[in-house]
Amino acid sequence: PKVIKLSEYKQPDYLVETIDLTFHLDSTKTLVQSKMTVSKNTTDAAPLVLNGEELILKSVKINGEAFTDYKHDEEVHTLTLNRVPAGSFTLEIENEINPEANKTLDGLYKSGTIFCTQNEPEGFRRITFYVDRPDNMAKFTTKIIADKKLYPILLSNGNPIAKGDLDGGKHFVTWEDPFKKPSYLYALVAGDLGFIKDTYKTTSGRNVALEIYCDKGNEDKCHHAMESLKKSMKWDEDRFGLEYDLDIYMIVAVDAFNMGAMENKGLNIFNSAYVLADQKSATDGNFYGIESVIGHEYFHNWTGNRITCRDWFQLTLKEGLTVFRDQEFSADMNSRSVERIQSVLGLRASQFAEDAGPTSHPIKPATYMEINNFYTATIYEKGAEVIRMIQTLLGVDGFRRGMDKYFELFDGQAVRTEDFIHAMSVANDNFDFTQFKNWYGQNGTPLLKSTSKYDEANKRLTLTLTQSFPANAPKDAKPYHMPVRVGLIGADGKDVASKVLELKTPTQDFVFENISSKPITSVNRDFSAPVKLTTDLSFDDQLFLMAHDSDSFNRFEAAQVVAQKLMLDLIQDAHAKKPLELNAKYVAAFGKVLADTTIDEAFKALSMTIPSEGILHQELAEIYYPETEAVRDFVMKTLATAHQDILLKLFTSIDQKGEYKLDPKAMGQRDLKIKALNLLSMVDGDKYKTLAFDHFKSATNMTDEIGALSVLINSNSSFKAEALKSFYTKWKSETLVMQKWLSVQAVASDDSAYDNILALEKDSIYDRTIPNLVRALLGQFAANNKVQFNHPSGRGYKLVADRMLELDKLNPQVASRLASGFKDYSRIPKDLQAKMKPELDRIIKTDGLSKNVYEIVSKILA
Ligand code: BAL
Ligand code: ZN
Repeated sequence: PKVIKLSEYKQPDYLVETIDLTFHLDSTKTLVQSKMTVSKNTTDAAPLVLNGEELILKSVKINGEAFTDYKHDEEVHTLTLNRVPAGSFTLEIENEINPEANKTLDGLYKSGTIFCTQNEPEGFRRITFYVDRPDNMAKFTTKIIADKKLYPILLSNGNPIAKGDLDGGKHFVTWEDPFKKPSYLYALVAGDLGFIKDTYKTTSGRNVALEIYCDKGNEDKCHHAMESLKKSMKWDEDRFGLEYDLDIYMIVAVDAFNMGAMENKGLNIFNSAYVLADQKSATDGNFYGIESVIGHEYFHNWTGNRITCRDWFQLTLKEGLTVFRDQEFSADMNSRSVERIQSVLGLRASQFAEDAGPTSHPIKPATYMEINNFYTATIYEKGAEVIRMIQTLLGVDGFRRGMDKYFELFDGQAVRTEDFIHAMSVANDNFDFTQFKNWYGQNGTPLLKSTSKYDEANKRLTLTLTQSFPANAPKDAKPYHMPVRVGLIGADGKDVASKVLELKTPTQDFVFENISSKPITSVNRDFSAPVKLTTDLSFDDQLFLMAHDSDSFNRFEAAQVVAQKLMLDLIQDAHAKKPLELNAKYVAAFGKVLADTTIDEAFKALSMTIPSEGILHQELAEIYYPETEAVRDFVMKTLATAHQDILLKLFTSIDQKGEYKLDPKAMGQRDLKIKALNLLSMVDGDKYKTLAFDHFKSATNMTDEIGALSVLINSNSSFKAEALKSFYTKWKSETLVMQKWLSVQAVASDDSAYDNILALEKDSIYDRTIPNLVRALLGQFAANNKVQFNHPSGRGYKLVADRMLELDKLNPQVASRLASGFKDYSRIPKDLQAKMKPELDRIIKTDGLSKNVYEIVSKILA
């Protein structure tokens, strides 16, 4: 496949100014009529090349006359029009598409009975022939014609301007979007949908109609999404002075969707997992996720839609910035410290792993084969960390000034990351971002080392920060400009100094004067730079931070550092078949956190996090899967056995019999109970497993129900089968709940997981054309059931390779995501490599393999 390069970017030869679309909707034969005004954008004698994929071309007209001087190349997906008029002209094209046969879920397709679209990044070319790139911005109108009974609701971007009945039981609605936009933000929906409606009054007093659409019967599950939308609208006004700009904002929930959601102008289309929720069927994590994704898509209206990307290499321009904005929104709506810790845990689990593996790339990549492969944790989450660092360097007010300047300079345009940085700089006394820009073009997680020396005579503390690059960073990598938030803590546990240091060179000394006695250093507070930190702190210093650090992130972090170090040593012991023993000081410190009545439940629950297998694998030169799992189980069992009284007290003392609440306190309490139960279930005997089964049976909400079910499975309890069966009977008609049921089984690390997966694939609730179901079963297995995916027989590899190849014919985007488990290839033991390699070879040699899968697997094999 062809490699696309940022360095070869060229402006479009032609631009479309307006496009009027008419759809005659039909499940298998939809006629699309497009009428565009087109003008030349170059002085070169270039033909007009339109993108078009899987389209049946019916006719072409220019300025009202039939036009035949074209070449439709279905191999390379283009329609080339030669000798088009020199000035502005009208181009009319008719083509036919088959939405029902479209299982790529890209372009126009059907999710159940609903017609819907997904056009980012390059789906619009599956609807009609077009200059399908983000720097081609046009005004769109859409007339949708469809059967009135089957499709009473017809939606597109902008405002409805006409509607009426037609012959043959049909009707139409015409929509007009007054804002110019790229084709990737185009959307169309048609169906017999249920909905809820509300309104929002903006600060300037305009009324906006809010509508959320879903499958009929699910209307009552849309209220949390609606509340989240109103909160998002208010938050963006308060924090960034940004108001919504159309008279109507619509969200549609569909079950078959590749992404989480999509920010189409005025008509967001969402994976139903990020809209539908009620107490019984959704977990606290789901409610939290919905608020965050509703916010994310809403915030895109300004950061993405009003100002969009010039080309897809700029993806982080809108995604990193919008993730940062949604994280800030979540922090303001919930607990800021919990939000920050959760974001960093997510970053480490996915982005750090990605950045150390075969598909490592900078937040602004220089090349790609398939842009769909670049909707990654790096572009999104590391991109958000880079934006956060800009805010840390400029301060919250300076960052806001930069945002105001960004909209002042670039509203209505398709721009580059450099333009964003320019706005931030000019709004802040020309702040020098020259070196900071290295964050955009260099891959690999930077390493940061902190050491300190205390000079007793002069009451001076010198902190030395040293940055370096990981092995896979570019050979000519340049030092980063990183903000490192540092605190010095006195013996009484109080801060004696606190500031943001700006590290720019490989090594730099920072001097703190008037420090009366030797302090403990707390470095990279709030995770101010996305790096891997090592320090000269002793084990006891870390325990001190765990108890005293005023920075909640580093208080949490200290426990993680301690646990990780101990566990990595234990993994080597396990590999050498030595007996395992857990450090008694750590066991005691863990108990102190459990018993501390001054910390809230949510933070306590987070503090009980034991480093995940995935996090530990990142630190191993050669990955020992069973040993890692055994060590994690051993640590949990040891901690639980030592502290079972307090854990039981935590579990039983939280009474949640009253009204169900969704506030941070109530969510923290539920999390704490499940975390306590999970640890207790590791203790020998049936006592706590019975407790878990009781919790499962008496659950009145999904957080408790699926949480307890997961505990029963993880502890391989004898109640497991009964619980799984009753859960299935109760929930089998609700696909979102069945996705949870599949996932808890897909990650069960005992040897039955493999056979279970084969059986679950045959269950009537499973459908391989629905990405959520594939991700819940096979995606979870490949990514999060490391022991069974890496089974010594090689059967896990073969299963995932088989499914990946089957899926690749239907939906290459979902197929290529399944490759995640294979990304460890270069670091697994030789005997496992011998099993994995033939599967990777088989995949790469498959005829007709998509470029999506090819790009990932070729990088793994490289
Ligand atoms: N733009 C794709 C989905 C999202 O990031 O919102
Ligand atoms: Zn986004």
